[in-house]
Amino acid sequence: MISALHRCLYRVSLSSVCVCVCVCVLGILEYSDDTAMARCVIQSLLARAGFDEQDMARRFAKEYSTSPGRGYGSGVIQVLKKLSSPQLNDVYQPARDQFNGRGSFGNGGAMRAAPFALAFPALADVKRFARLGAMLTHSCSLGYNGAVLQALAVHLSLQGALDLPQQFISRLITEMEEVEDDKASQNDARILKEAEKPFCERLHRIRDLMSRSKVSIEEVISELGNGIAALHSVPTAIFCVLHCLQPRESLPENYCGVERTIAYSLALGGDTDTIACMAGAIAGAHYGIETIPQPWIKCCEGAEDADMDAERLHMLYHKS
Ligand code: 8NA
Ligand code: MG
Ligand code: MG
Repeated sequence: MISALHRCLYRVSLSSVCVCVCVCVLGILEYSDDTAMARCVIQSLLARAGFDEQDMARRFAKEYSTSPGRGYGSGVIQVLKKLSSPQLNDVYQPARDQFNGRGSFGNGGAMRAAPFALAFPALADVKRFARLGAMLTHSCSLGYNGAVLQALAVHLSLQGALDLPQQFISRLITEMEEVEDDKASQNDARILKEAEKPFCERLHRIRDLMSRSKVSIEEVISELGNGIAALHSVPTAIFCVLHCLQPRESLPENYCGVERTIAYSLALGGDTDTIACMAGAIAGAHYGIETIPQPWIKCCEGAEDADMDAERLHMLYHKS
């Protein structure tokens, strides 16, 4: 189990490694907002031995004020500034005020959701805390439900569910049917002119793409997206993992599963750091730390922290 947790945890750093590998060959490569916020989630879960919204919110705010240049989304910066106010009573209020009260549907909640699957063994806890953790910055259901889907995908992958890809996607659909079956989700979907259950609809599209013998990158982008909305990136990340379970003609033959997944995610373009980060988390839980190339790990800012945090999260997982 330790190695299973290690393999997941390394994705925390991989989000930046994989992007930077393409542009730089020397030195330590800095991680982006995705990893910065995931590290806050981990540190909070460990310090409080569970989910504590006040503590997590404080850590997000402090991290942003210490290192504002990590590439945060333009909207979320307002939330992070408000979260640093000592006068704030309700830590969920700044997120609710975003976008004229509609809340953010960005992928910022989903990009930091993997640690919830590493800290809590029970599916119900993974869903509940991934949702609450995301709502600190993303109050639109299309934002926080994306975080729930990402955490569920990591949870199932950690249980070995990717050995049976069709059942993996069926299980996600079943879970998301329930997650999206509430008034707020239906209301947001209607306002944004999406399908009644938008994430379920995208999961069905993934299933269709999986049944095709050939899928071009253009088709993946047009069916699933590659943008900064959770709806246009979390299902895409899941597809990247499923598509790269086997070797692909377009990718080097010597690449292992994690390398294929990361390389393919990057090849889609768009919000590369976040899609590769989310796909890397799901793939990491499946393939294991042993498969990640040492040069990738070595050039990654925070890799040693990830290793230590993995051990501690593993202990928390077994205490929960
Ligand atoms: P966010 O909450 O600011 O959302 C991202 C963007 O989505 C916003 O700035 C808006 O443009 C749009 N948006 C979200 N909700 C609404 C809404 N209800 N109505 C209209 N527009 C909306 O940020 P986030 O935390 O979700 O972050 C998302 C992405 O931003 C992540 O991928 C992260 O990596 C970062 N990002 C940064 C760069 C960069 O280079 N700075 C590039 C891509 C993405
Ligand atoms: Mg980023
Ligand atoms: Mg991004």
